[in-house]
Amino acid sequence: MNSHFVYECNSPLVTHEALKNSIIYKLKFVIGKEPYIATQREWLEAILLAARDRIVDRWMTTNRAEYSQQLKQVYYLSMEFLLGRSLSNTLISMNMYDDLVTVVTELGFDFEQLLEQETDPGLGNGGLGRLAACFLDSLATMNLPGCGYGIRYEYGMFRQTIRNGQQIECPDDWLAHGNPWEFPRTESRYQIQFEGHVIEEDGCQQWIKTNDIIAVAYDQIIPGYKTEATNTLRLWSAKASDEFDLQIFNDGEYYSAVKKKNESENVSRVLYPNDSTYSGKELRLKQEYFLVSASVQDILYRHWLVYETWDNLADKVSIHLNDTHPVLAIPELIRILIDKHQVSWQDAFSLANKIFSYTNHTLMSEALETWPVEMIRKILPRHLQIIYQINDDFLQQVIQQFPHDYELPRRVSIINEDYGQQVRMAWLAAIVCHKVNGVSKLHSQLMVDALFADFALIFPNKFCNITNGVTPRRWLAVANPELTEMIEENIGQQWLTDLPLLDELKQWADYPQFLDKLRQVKLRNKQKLAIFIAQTQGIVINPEALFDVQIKRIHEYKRQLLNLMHVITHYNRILANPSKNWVPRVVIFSGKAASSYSAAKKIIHLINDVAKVINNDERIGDRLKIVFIPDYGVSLAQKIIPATDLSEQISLAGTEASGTGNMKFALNGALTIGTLDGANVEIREHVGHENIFIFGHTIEEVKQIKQNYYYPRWYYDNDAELKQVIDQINHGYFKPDAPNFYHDLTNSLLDGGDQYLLFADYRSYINTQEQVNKLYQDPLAWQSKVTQNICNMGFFSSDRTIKEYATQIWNIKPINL
Ligand code: 26V
Repeated sequence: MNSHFVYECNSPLVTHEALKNSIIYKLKFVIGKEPYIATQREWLEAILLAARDRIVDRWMTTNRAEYSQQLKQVYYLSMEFLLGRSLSNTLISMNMYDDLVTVVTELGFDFEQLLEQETDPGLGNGGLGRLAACFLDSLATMNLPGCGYGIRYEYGMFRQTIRNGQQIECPDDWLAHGNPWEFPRTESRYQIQFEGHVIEEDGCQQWIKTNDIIAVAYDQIIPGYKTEATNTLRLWSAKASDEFDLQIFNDGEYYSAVKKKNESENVSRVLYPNDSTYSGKELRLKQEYFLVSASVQDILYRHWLVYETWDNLADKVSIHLNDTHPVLAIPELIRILIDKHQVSWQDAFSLANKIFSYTNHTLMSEALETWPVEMIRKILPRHLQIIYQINDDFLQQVIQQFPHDYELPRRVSIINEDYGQQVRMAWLAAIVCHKVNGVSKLHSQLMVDALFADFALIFPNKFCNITNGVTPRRWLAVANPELTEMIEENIGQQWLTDLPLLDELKQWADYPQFLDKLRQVKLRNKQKLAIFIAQTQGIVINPEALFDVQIKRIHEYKRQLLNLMHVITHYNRILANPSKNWVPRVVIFSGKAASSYSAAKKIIHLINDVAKVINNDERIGDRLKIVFIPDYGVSLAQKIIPATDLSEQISLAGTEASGTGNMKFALNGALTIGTLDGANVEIREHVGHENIFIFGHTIEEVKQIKQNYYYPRWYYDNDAELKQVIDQINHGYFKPDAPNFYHDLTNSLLDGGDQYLLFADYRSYINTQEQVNKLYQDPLAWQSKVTQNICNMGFFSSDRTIKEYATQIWNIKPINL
């Protein structure tokens, strides 16, 4: 290799002039525009390409080191990755942020405005996809060899707008202007088979007469923070197989060939924008198989290239399943090993057992995936055989181990015979994987107590907990530069890769100057958000008011409606006692409802109706404002979280697996009002009981209430304020032109069983909100609790989470760079 060339590439000295030249070069030779006529978007593209160039050498160095050190790698399979924008994060990782600001300003642009032009790829629904992105960031930052595998959906999560209070969904054409971060790998392509049938020949199974699709790889570099290490996110895109293309030469068949081609490419067309109910759609099953087949083929291909043996596969490869969505990777690996490489059943099963691990992210029964046996038989006939064989072997073992429990085999069988015949994907994962983990202490406990109770008995060492975390790079350094700077002034820079060092801030916790500075940083973030809200929503809010925020998917169990019931109560109280010294509040909501989830959509509608009435009630003034910010996503979260005083984490105890927003808020100096659910429980342990507002029934109490026949009407009859709120919604106070519009919603609470116990938790929620108001009136006392929150969030870094996965599950070691 030409050593002079290598030296230039690795040169750490990037002068401003060189950076500027490189941007202009990209504009001219890649985009093909002269500086004078290029649009802002074209300039941005040139800037992104110039920034990308600067991480390529790190990428190649890392890949080379991984190859030569022959390290074990983890492959993180996920149907969703919610990366957010990449430019700021890349610049911060490379320590190049200030340089680029200077250059871009010299070129005559407003840098912040330019950053806003970058497309935010929404390739995920919510928590699960965002966690995957935090994990990639932490893996790279800690030099751990890992690679993400996902789908390059042509359309991500839908764009949300609000018209007349209602959610409107528009397609998210995120690739319309291309994606400067991706490297198409047209040479990395795999054939993905569907349908057809299986024949036996000489004792071997052959899957034949299949309809095939090609998976093409697109790679994105995931830079680690201030390290040479990078990782790769490989996303698969569907291409019609070549056989289809040949048909187009036959004139008469041209249109049907094109149609067929389009249909086969539908597999990677669009993300399913639903994280609430499992739908059982054939296309979704095909998407899941498309992801796992391409990824497993790729993993095996690369392994063979280096080692030319399968004997050490489990020493070099760990495959993690992000929920059950990629569970078909298990029969796919077994199939390829047996049918294509003549590995024995026992060896293939044993390899799968050592290689696979699985994280459960929800206990909600309606979100657990089960596929009809007949659907799998039609689309993946060979995989069904393998699933049956795994099940038969397992049930035999269970009968031997527990001969007297006659009901057990039926309960743990992968095939659920109770509702037609269904394949339970979580059971398949629990049986084959060597480790299964939940995402918070509480959730992991519930997992082994309820969903996987039988399996926890059968496999006592399989289940564990690894509490979620978030990356402080995106959620502090990128999202909240002022707070980051303030922390750096006090304790240096190392905490960004060693978050428990935040503890060192405690020495200033009693200094009023420090607390006041913290208040000012928050105030400036609130002013920025207020400007954004004025510009985009036309609502003027007071930055000094308490910013009370609930941003997440709209879900009945997350109880946005309980929040709204407090808002209305607060409104009624102001009207009843207008001369009292009320703490001004701005209540902010943001979040999408699945397009098919009508109850969630109605909640959005009600939030907007309530906002309209209250915001326009002159008697209220700026003592209470409600804002619903449309089109929630990573970029919006980065604006809202640093500006939040009060973080709403109010799910019914036992329903939210972990939550990760709760961590981002506390890290950014918001106080939490929340139930004892998910990771809130551990946040309380870390920040201290006196520094968090906990309310509502505990899991045990919820169980009791539900067992003893819960009667929501009793609360309604015995709580005048609650009654007033429900009557107002019910009688059309917030929808005078259609007064019956919310009948179904109030009925579902009053007579429909109030599944998520809004009424039972209402009073303690309202009282706790009163305590919040009281504390907010004492800025120093408030800021002192804020400080305790920030100082004690060290545990919730995804670096800690990934270290636990690396040692307890994956058994991977850092790359030597
Ligand atoms: C569920 C489903 C159901 C079937 C159809 C497709 C689909 C797609 C996504 C999901 C996601 C549900 C699981 C999920 O997002 N769980 C969230 O995971 C977070 C990360 O662990 C955790 O913080 C949240 O509490 C949990 O709700």
